[in-house]
Amino acid sequence: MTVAKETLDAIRRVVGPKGCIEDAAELDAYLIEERGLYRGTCAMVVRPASTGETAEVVKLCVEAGVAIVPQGGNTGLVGGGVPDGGIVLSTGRMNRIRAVDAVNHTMTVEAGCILAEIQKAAEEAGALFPLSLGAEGSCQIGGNLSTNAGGIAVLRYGNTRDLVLGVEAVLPDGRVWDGLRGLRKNNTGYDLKHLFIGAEGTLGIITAAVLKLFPPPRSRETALVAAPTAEAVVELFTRTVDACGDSLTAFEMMGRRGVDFAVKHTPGVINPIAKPHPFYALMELTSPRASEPLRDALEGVLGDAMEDGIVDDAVIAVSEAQVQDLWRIREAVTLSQKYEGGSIKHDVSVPVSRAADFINRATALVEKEMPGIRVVAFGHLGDGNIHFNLTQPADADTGTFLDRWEDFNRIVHDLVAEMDGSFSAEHGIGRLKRNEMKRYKSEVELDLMRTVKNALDPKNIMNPWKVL
Ligand code: FAD
Ligand code: 2HG
Ligand code: ZN
Repeated sequence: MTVAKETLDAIRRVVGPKGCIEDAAELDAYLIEERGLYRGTCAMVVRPASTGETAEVVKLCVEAGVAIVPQGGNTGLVGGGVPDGGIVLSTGRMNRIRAVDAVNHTMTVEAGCILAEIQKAAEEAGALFPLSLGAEGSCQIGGNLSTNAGGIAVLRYGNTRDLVLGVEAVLPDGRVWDGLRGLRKNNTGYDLKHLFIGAEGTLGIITAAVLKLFPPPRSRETALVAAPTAEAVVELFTRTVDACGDSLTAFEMMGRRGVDFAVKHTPGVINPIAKPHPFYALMELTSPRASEPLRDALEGVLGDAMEDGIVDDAVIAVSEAQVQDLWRIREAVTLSQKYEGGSIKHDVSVPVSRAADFINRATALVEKEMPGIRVVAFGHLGDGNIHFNLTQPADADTGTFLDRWEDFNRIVHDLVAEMDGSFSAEHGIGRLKRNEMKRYKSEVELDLMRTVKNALDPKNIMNPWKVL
């Protein structure tokens, strides 16, 4: 889609020279995405400095019928921020923390604030903003809300959706909805903020949000545990929840292959458990109380589990540096897969009770389909969320392997559907999973979604052809 010169001129007048990028080399970073699956085009990247400027830009685009693709840190994993003509509206300049209310335990932030900066500001205010994920150094809170991001602390604090009390958004007709309320109770009709959270930019542009804050952890215990089977990892999770309740903040699972990739490709990452084991769990207990006996609780659970053959070996971190070392293994699993060639990703969830069965059955199915395929299964097991990723056989051609993506989707997602799970647990739909929507969502669900989209964006200018 080409954009008329008059429209681009009018946008330039609204945002000024600092607010537009048109140079081809500079545009590039906004046209590609993390996984290298898509490359887009656009007439201009527009970087408004305020909600008011955003609204003016949207009004100009509606009048001219120009598509708008909102973009935050561009770390999304499903191609949702890739444009196909029109403009990219990048939120990076709207990056003020507007207010911290220590008594209300809330913080009001603009969409372009980087997640790590928000975590830091919360810490400086003596509080915790618990959303945490590998991309936190570059993803923005507007993107986190728009993808309803998950990450490593969902078990205790919930998804992004659970961490938001209020939203400000520019609607697809250019009006501003000010829903920036810091209320924990507000039953006054439809809860409109939830329309925008997880909408991946298809219903409007989130420009600010009121976030929940929590007391910071003052005690913490972190352990890396080796287990013989996926069933044992699930059993350990259940026992830990029973014994430790909601002090269990994170429970991540890593299959052996992912840990091996992490160690092989990441300088400084070492597996402190020398002997290889089929599965590992990275678990963390925290408490806002300084002298909580978390170590006793953890040692109790692990000791019993070892006696019962559920745990083969374990390392409990004894310093902050060791805590960071253990978490770097988990982070490196995500980043190291690309060094082993093509990777077909599945971000799925099933009830935790079926997670082990899923891993075993899905592994058997894909290995039968393609001998030599290398399963890299890991993820947020405590949420039933498994990244069931498939690395190409060592000697395969990457392009030929990736051409089989649809076939493996069918195998993995059909099994997920049979197990009452979801084909996108935390990364969203974007472009990558649009076809899966048609296959696995009921016609009633799709019809409701289309009705909402048409009501808010009848001209289909807001991130068109994503999600639906
Ligand atoms: P972008 O990629 O810029 O955009 C994502 C989507 O939201 C697009 O559809 C875009 O159009 C829309 N959007 C962005 N900003 C706005 C806005 N202000 N208003 C309306 N729409 C908007 N995700 C998880 O859930 N859990 C993880 O553990 C996790 N780990 C990751 C680790 C790595 C190393 C990487 C690279 C990614 C990871 N992700 C994870 C995915 C990604 O970081 C999240 O989806 C993140 O929330 C995206 O934020 P962003 O600012 O980069 O959004
Ligand atoms: C993670 O949990 C991310 O590390 C990315 O959600 C998962 O690489 C992936 O598939
Ligand atoms: Zn994840």
